[in-house]
Amino acid sequence: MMSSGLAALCFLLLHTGALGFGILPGKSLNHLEITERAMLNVTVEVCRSLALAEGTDFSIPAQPFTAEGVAVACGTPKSTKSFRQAIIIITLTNVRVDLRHALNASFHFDDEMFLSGRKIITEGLTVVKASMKQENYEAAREKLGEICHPLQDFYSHSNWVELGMESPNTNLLRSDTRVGNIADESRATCRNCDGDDCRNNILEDIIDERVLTSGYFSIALIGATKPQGKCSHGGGVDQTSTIEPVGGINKDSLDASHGHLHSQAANLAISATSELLEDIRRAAGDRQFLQMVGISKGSSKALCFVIDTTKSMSDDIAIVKTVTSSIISSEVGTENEPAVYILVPFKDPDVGPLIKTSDPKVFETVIDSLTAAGGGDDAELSLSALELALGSVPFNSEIFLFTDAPAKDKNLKSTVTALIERTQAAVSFMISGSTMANRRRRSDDTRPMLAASDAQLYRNLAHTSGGVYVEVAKSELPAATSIITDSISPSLVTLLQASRNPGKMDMFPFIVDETVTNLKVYITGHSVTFTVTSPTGESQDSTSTTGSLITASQSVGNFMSLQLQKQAGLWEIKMVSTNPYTVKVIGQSSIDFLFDFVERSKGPFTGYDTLDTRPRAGVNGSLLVSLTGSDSATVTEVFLVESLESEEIKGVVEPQGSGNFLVHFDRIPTVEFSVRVKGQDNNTASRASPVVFQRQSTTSFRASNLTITADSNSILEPGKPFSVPFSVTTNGAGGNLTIRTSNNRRFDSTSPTSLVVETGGSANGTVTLSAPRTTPSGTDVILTIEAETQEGEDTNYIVLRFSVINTVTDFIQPVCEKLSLQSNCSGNCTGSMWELSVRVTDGSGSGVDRVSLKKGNGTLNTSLDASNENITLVSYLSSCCSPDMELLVVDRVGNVGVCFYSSREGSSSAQSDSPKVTQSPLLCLSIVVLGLYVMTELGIQ
Ligand SMILES: *[C@@H]1O[C@H](CO)[C@@H](O)[C@H](O)[C@H]1NC(C)=O
Ligand SMILES: *[C@@H]1O[C@H](CO)[C@@H](O)[C@H](O)[C@H]1NC(C)=O
Ligand SMILES: *[C@@H]1O[C@H](CO)[C@@H](O)[C@H](O)[C@H]1NC(C)=O
Ligand SMILES: *[C@@H]1O[C@H](CO)[C@@H](O)[C@H](O)[C@H]1NC(C)=O
Ligand SMILES: *[C@@H]1O[C@H](CO)[C@@H](O)[C@H](O)[C@H]1NC(C)=O
Ligand SMILES: [Ca+2]
Repeated sequence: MMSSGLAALCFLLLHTGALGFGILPGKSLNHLEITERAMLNVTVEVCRSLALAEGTDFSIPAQPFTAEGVAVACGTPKSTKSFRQAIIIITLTNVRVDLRHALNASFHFDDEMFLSGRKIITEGLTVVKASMKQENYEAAREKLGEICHPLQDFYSHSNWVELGMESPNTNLLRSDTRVGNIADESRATCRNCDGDDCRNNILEDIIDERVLTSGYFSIALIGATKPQGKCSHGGGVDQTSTIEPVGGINKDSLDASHGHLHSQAANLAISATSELLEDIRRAAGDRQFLQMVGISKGSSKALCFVIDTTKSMSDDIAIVKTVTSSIISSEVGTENEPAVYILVPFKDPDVGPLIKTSDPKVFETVIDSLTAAGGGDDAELSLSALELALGSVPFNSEIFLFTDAPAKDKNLKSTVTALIERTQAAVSFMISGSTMANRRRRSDDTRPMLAASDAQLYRNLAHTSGGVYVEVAKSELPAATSIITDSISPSLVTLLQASRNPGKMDMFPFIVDETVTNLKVYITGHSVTFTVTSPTGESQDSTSTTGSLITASQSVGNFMSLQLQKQAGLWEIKMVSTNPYTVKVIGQSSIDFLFDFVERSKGPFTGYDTLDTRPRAGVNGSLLVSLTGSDSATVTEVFLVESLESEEIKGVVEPQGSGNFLVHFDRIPTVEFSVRVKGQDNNTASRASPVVFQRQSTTSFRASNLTITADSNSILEPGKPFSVPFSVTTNGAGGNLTIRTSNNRRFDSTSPTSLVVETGGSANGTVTLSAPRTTPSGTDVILTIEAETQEGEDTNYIVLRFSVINTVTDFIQPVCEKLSLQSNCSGNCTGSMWELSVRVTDGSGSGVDRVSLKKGNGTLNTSLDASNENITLVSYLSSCCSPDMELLVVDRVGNVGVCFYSSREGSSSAQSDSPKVTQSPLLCLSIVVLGLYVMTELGIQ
């Protein structure tokens, strides 16, 4: 139960007073659960209606819904990982609002901040819709999480529930209506109360007149105030609740001031969140909505190429063409079909443009049109191209970079590393041929392709990201492309990853569980020998051609790939070489894990916030680990594994429910490390014994003694300079720090180039960014701010994402006007038809963007009016057996209208859910009608 008074302010702050996202089953609901339930619910709804439209079967998954169950019901079981990932991002950005904006009343609908609270929601909704239109789903998720927070808090912190409202307040999703009948600043809303009496501390006239109010809130121990007669939030931390009228009205948890209404408030918050998601779905379309939540028919992974297109690269380009068309022809329509295709060509001085499409045909055309030309000197802008790609790949992607030249832009190394750590993307380098343009190498030429230091840069990035550094003659390149084909499987998991530089003899044990298929080992390095030992003790070494453990192998250049026999248990690989080498064991399995570094919030409320930076070195730290692919699996052990050594730091695992685990470590290593998770799945329904599994992060991480903080919550307007204040703190020695900033869109920016900090001190700086006036609304820009100690031995960064949004002036949905409706529907519907003609316009707004059929089995045709392209003409022809139809009309900024028509409706004009009704002053005058109008609004939905 609640151990401290800290459980105030919102649903999140929990009984233990210690955990942001702890869960006590059967008890109060928090933001995390509210958001997750709504997401699962709406996703089921979208998949059901798509199945209906496509004439395929759909079975509602078992209650309570889980990410796994919903992904299976949607026919996309391979999407569970990306679905979980999307849910986690959205819920964590929701929870983050409590940690970052704890005392900003508008974010919580405290202090009767109804208008500014709604503004956060509607402006954020514009960002979500604009981002989705540009297929910037990461930006959409983050903003969505942020606006869910105030939306949900409204039901806990206002008196909506006490007013007897049983449906959500739809006016919170639009800016052209009244939020409700808000109490005047001078109007008293509560009385003093004590004990049980506090259930009814809201004044009768407020309730009777349906006046909207919310609780005042302050944590100031001295000088907390509130306007006379106003309600308080209540609870131990709220200092206003001891000022008359004492008491509170929040419904954050079962034991809050109005805890008896907690369940009602939480259920309304779920419904309101569902409505928000439904509005986004209508604006964006079903498929786009599913992409945003991480569900796609195929693999939900990206196929991403970064390609040097200078003259010497023509062979490589030909290979990329072949690989792409073979993947597209063999995988489209299968569960391996990439969800998105990305290409970044580069050649000094040109980088890009980045091409991102979900249409395989478009991608093939783009790849086919690549040609190799130019590129005089030896070095190219490979890291700039990589930075561009890293800024737009989905989380956890694999990127393949093809070049035969060193990087000319080595200064971007730390920026690229930062983006790799934040996106957990794996970058593989396919280095071919010679750096000397046109000088072809013979395939027996064993000299290194690049100078040692140039190769080391690429090798380091491959290692940090968990990709592979492949160095082959051009003629051998086709043989190495199997790693591209392997990478697109949505079930790809990493069991082990290690590297030794300089090389030395070492043993690497790894657990293979029953769920793993297609077990492979990738080894890179020159003159490496190895011995593989299976769980039964059988061994096979690199020189033996007999033996049954290695069922297939391939060796080109510095790269070797071994296919191992499927056998569950503890394997071991012994590596012998004095040259640097890497070893990586992969397979396919549905069970995998996601993780994020989190930090105990320093604000007034307890909770954990995700880091946009490197964690602090040498001190304690925490991870949030989430298992995917099994509802019954649990995490048993988590280790931070030092990459180049064999030391491991073991964490303490704290289950959080919903497949989430908080893991605490006494110490975050000061050297590079990766994350290894061991777990167990006790669901023995399909197996004789529990499955014991091991997985490892592909990405390697570093910690830092520097800390960077910056405000991440902002929107850029095209053509206007935008300031990002940041601060750098050192936990170690002071000095003159080098500051570097980079943004993936190459927007103009200014920033300091150095900052001086004292030992244990901090310094402030500001980055100014300007997006060109012509930047499309919904574009996102990723800004990386880095600080480095003078000798370069310690670096930290913060990676921030901003959305570029044009000021929206159109808040009104398009309207429908019926031109004609002819119906010959008689007793027997079969064989008789009805026909409708409708004109859709958006007034002086942004214009009609999309008209689609939401309900009805007839045929819909749309065309632009020949004489006025602001008018969309709609004709609809349907069998009388489908007498009703609903038309979804969306404008360019995503305002959504729904128009209803029926064959039974004589000649009367149809109703569209135009907001006009709500603007009538008459309706707002009367108490009864306010209630009614809310109900009517909801009835229309
Ligand atoms: C899901 O949402 C619908 C409305 O969109 C609602 O009727 C239903 O009760 C919700 N289900 C759950 C489990 O919350
Ligand atoms: C799974 O089974 C093992 C013993 O086989 C037991 O120790 C463990 O607690 C079980 N885990 C769960 C989540 O039931
Ligand atoms: C951080 O500081 C500690 C001692 O102050 C030092 O041992 C460690 O190497 C530093 N870490 C980094 C990443 O520089
Ligand atoms: C910090 O270093 C930069 C670049 O090395 C130099 O320009 C600047 O003057 C230094 N600042 C101080 C206060 O030493
Ligand atoms: C940095 O800015 C914050 C407020 O933005 C201020 O509190 C702090 O004192 C500043 N630090 C320095 C070293 O100027
Ligand atoms: Ca409009």
